[in-house]
Amino acid sequence: MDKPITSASTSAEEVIAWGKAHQIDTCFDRADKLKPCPVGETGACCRVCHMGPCRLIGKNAEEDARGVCGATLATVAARNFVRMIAAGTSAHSDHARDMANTLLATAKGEAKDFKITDVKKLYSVAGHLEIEFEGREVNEVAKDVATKFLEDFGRQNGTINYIRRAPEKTRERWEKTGIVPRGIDREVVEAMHRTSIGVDHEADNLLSHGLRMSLANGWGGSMISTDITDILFGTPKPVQAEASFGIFKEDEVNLIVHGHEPTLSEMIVDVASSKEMEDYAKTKGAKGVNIGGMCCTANEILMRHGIPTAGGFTNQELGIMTGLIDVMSVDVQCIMPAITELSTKFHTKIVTTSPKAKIDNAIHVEYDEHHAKDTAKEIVKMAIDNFPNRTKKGSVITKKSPLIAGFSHEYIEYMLGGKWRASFRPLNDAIMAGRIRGVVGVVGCDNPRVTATGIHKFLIRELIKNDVLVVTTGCSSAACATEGYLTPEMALENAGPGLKEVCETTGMPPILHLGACVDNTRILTIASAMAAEGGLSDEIGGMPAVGIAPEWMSEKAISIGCYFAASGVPVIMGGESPVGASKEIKKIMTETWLERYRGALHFEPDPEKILSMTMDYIDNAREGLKLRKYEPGKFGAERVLMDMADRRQIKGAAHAGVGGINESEA
Ligand code: BF8
Repeated sequence: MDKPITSASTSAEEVIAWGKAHQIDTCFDRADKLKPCPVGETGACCRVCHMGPCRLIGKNAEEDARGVCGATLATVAARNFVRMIAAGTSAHSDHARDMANTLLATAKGEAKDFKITDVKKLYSVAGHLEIEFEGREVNEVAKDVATKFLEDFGRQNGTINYIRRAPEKTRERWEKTGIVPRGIDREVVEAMHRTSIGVDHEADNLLSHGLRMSLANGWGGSMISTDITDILFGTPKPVQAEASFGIFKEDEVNLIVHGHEPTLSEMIVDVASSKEMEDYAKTKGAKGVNIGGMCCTANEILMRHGIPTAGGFTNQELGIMTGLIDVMSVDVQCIMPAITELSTKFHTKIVTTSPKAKIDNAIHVEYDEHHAKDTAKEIVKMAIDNFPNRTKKGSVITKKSPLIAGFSHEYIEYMLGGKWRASFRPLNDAIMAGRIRGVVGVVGCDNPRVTATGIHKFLIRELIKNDVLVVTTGCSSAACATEGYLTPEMALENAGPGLKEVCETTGMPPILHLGACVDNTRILTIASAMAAEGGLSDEIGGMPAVGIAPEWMSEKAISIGCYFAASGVPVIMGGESPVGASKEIKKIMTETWLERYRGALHFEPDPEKILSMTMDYIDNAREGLKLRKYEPGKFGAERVLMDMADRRQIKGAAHAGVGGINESEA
């Protein structure tokens, strides 16, 4: 199939077209010009030593192909894949380490601009960590929590703390196969060792370590990050906001925060709304300071403050092309280096803030949690000062969509059961009855190699139509947000009758925005709670649940896919397989893992096939659990209420021996 160089969003498409008319290239043009390397794409290129690179292609492209050292295709592909997991795990976990250090500095009073916002969450986390909190000073508890989390990174033996949050049966599978993660850093270092020249050559053994490392991400780094962010900035609850390029304001300073870490962006949100900055903006001819987000930094501040989002990964260059962004402040991950060159065509300033992530030709303002507000002020002021330089018109888009975000697992529990009976019981019941067919996480990146955001939207529409509850995170949720899918009205209109009935009864929208990519761990928490609730599977595996990352591009997505697979969830990643060269690896990921963990990892580029595989997994799981067979349209048919005259007629008909009760009331 020829790839159209475009996005499935009309607003994005408009900006891309404007760019073409003005000879401005974006990732869409570059993706078209630069085809993926056919050897590297399938995992058949080995670069771990300098006897190569060995490209196991051509007439050697059989499973018995060998590199100079004798490494097989399966070894090479497995090593490459494990290194992807290592990178993804490192990204989430290094982010988590920074969060733990910020929590510790806050608790010690060294990071004066931060405070413990959600004490209830702190106590709940302390409970998980078996830290005493009754009658103790909040900051003392926070210090212990941060310290215990930091130990998870460097631990040499034992297990990371949050492993205990997984259902017992799920843990037993990990113990039996020796993949319980010890320390986060240890698993990554060991992965780099095992995948270096001349060490681990057995594909299954290599991949098992890959799973262990991914669990250190899911039940370690990412979960730690989610919890600390909730403690510091509040556990999300529903908020209203807006999305797409129409969030940029012509008469206000537009400061866009982009990346993943929430600490500086939280400060920027705080500082930008101050009277001091508002007054300063007025002196430059602006009405105020408008903060918007991009990618997962956007998700963090959207979930907690309703700050609007300009969209996901493929929108970052397009946002600059509106000519309306005065400063784009970036932290870490998923930031295209192309934005600095692009910004020179407009007045936009790109500000890098992390010592770990500098870009040529960006302005560097280094963030340090000990002086967070000062850094935030400097950046906000820079944006205000740049407002009068907004001269060149870009592709101005006014369209924006309303949305509701902020569905933490705590809030979903509350939404389903109320204050006194908060639980996932109603969700389990609805699945058991067949009103809800299953639950699917549609997550991860949007990708210019396909019609960006299009596969997310196709799948999500089809899933809710088929009574499947959708949870979404990362750029998938941004794709939903910019298209208006995150308004309950729109989602309900398109939901199947059973799902709609449950959602209308509980007030829960059919598509739930759970947050940033690290917040995929909220899905693990929900799945564990559903297992504990009873009536479905007593472990995560075997649930009528599937994970899909249909447009993934980042190594983080690979790590996420693996921790879901190891936790018992069948996962389908879109696009060509990065291990497609080896049939042996495919078998391990789709058959061996299914047998060992009840989860699997598939790669499938065809959206229709992704959908049918998802439905098959769900229906098979329902059958395995001996649940009622899902029947489309069985529930939710409109009930016709009868008035007294109708009832009298029925009575008469009954006397006459004729059944007359409206079928839907029976
Ligand atoms: O972590 S979904 S493009 S922004 S990697 Fe990146 Fe992918 Fe977006 Fe958030 Ni996640």
